[in-house]
Amino acid sequence: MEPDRWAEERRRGMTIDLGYAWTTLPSGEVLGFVDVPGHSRFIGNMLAGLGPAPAVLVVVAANEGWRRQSAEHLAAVDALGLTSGLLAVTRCDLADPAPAMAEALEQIAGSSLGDVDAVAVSGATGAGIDDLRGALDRLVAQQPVPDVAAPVRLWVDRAFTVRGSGTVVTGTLAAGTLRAGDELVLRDRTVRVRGLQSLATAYDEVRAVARVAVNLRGVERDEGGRGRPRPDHRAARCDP
Ligand SMILES: Nc1nc2c(ncn2[C@@H]2O[C@H](COP(=O)(O)OP(=O)(O)OP(=O)(O)O)[C@@H](O)[C@H]2O)c(=O)[nH]1
Ligand SMILES: [Mg+2]
Repeated sequence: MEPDRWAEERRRGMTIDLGYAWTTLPSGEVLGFVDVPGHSRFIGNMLAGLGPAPAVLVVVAANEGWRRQSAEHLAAVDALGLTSGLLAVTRCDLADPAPAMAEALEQIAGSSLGDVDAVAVSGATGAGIDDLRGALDRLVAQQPVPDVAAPVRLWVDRAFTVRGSGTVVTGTLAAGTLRAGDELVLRDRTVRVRGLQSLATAYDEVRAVARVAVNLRGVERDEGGRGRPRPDHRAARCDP
């Protein structure tokens, strides 16, 4: 799966906007990823993806080591108080991953993530990918049981229009349960869930933790985008 969705990202060889991918782990658990940009110019996009994430996969290249953007991202993780993470050192086909891993583990240990598991991988040769999948399974197993009865609060990270269906907003459902037909509060008005998807599959009901795409009835795309509602408004939510 390629999380860089925009032509400009492919052309410039860098992530600008949030990207989405998922995999089925050896345990059978399905894990969704929100890929965030590294460049500081796109830090707002990075924060929109990171905010509701229950766990973080920190990625450092073996041949580049710990960089300023690594420190910026870790500072954001720390500010958000995220406590669950994993380190992957990539490009282990290009350089010995040990120095980058040692440096990154030291930096991460000083953050809210504390001591994390680490794996060396190569996207080019596939080395270490099975180890990474195993480590991701352990990370998932350590997650607290989500409160699926909690009120829904969905921070929207993308809004788009689907021809024939209208506006769809996406986000990470950190707690609660969303159902088709639910009423949500979007800014200062009530909207209704027309349909639901998680990781490109339609469901009548989606329980946290999950990536969700919510088709909203009677909502213009501009009303539901990232950064809306503003902090002084209520988030889209429903009380089950
Ligand atoms: N040889 C080798 N190249 C890799 C590996 N992983 C990624 N690359 C290459 O490194 C370059 C950058 O990879 P990206 O996945 O775009 O890196 P990124 O961290 O997402 O970059 P930004 O989103 O711009 O911060 C690409 O050309 C990849 O093909 C690896 O394990 N080995
Ligand atoms: Mg990227």
